Amino acid sequence: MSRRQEVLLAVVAALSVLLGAPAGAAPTTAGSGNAVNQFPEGFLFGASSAAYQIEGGWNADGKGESIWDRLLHTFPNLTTDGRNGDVAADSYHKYKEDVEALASIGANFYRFSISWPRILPTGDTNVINQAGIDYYNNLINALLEKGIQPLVTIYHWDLPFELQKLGGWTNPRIAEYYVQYAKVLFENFGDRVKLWITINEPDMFTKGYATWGQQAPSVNASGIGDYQAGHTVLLAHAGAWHLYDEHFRPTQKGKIGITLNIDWSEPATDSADDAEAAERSLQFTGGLFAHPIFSSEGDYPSVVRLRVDANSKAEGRGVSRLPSFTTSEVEYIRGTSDFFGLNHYTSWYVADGVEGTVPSKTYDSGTITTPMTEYPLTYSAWLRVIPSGIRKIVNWVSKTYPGHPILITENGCSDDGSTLDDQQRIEYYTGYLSEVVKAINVDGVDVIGYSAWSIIDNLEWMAGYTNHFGVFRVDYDDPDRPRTAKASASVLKKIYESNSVPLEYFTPDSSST
Ligand code: PNW
Repeated sequence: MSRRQEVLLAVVAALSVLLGAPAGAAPTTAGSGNAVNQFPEGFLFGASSAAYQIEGGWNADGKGESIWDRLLHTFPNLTTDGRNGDVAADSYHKYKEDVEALASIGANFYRFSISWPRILPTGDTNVINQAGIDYYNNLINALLEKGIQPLVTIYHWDLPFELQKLGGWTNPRIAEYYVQYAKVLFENFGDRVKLWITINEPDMFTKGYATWGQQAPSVNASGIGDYQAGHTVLLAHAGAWHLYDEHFRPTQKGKIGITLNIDWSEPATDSADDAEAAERSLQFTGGLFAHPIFSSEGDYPSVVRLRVDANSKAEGRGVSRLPSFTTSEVEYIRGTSDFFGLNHYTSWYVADGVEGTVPSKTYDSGTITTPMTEYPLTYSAWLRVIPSGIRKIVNWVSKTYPGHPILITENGCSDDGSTLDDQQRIEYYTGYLSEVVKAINVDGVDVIGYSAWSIIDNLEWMAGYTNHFGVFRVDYDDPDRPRTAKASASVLKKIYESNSVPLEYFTPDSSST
């Protein structure tokens, strides 16, 4: 048996143990007798990236233009440093060095995304770009050679520009194009890829249909376009899940889910109104996408439905700004995820009250969000180090949507690029992972894996290359884009290889965090 076949067999065996438990079954760690700093056997450790943020090769070998290519070529000053993803970390040519970096930290898996326009330059299947297929085949094979399993994000924000001409995600028909694209990926890579994420962070990228300058495609339709785009996303996600479930799962035997980003909302005071507001803010960010997929009744959360309907009416509108699903669509979407992919970075104070333009999702939520200034800030203005938040959010997810294993698909923080001795990142990872392992062993939450964002420094969207999220530095002034390990890489390696947070790094007491 080849090394690759052995790896695949091991991966499938581990997955069936981790993900095969029926809904509502006892958490995998129950009665395991694990020490509190020890992850369950078979826990998956990895690192993440996304195509536009690392690949470059923006028009290489037949790749089509994406909405990010178009946006940053048209408005170069949108990013903090005026730079774009044309070359990025040049992973299109240097992917083998990324694989080396992953192997050096002991990663079990690599979460990367596939660029839709690199595979389908027109967005549709009339043109399939063989060079794009070859690139991802090479990457997947290089990973498997090292015993690292690929976890593929099908969509991480880089829509083919040709589909934006039709309105992008605000056009419900984009769901059909998306499913055809997913089919090409299952057909070409599904023999070796056993873990799929349909769509990354709809709450974040649908901001591209709300306010100019935040996200591609940068359409100004706050409180309308973002809900409409999210509606299409849910149908697209469900379409890909059903396609996989019916036509590919029987032979390929993999798992497929969605990734949602949810910050923790801490009530600003101990008043009942603020507690309710904090829950409401979780519903407007996480619940908007999670409830239709993971709840037992499906559809949008009632608090979101009621508030957007009422505000739309008060604004004198004839239709609600939040679209409706038919009864059969509710059923079509419900239950379409094999795990709960969670991206989590930070926490906020949330109070009852009104802020945001009319109309907007923020205004609809009836919440006021403020930073938790007593916690340390990272190099990103929105990102504070608040380890206790990750334990609270995984508990919230498992209580609100019971029976779904949680896969943490992103977690990490940024530095300013000035040093390889990234002590704050070490504190961040060890603090957050301490809280994750306690959530598993003390609270009984079913977390099955963890992925660090990111393996290498990359294009941080509108922040350009000024926010460095990598455990490997990339020198963006050197045309060779050399990668160099930061201090945090060796700490992650210790955690990943010992399947625990070693006691020297472990925070036993949450109250201190
Ligand atoms: C995620 N926030 O985005 C994305 O999936 C990555 O592509 C990105 O590089 C990473 O997190 C770091 O930012 C987010 O403002 C961007 O709360 C911003 C926020 C959250 C997630």
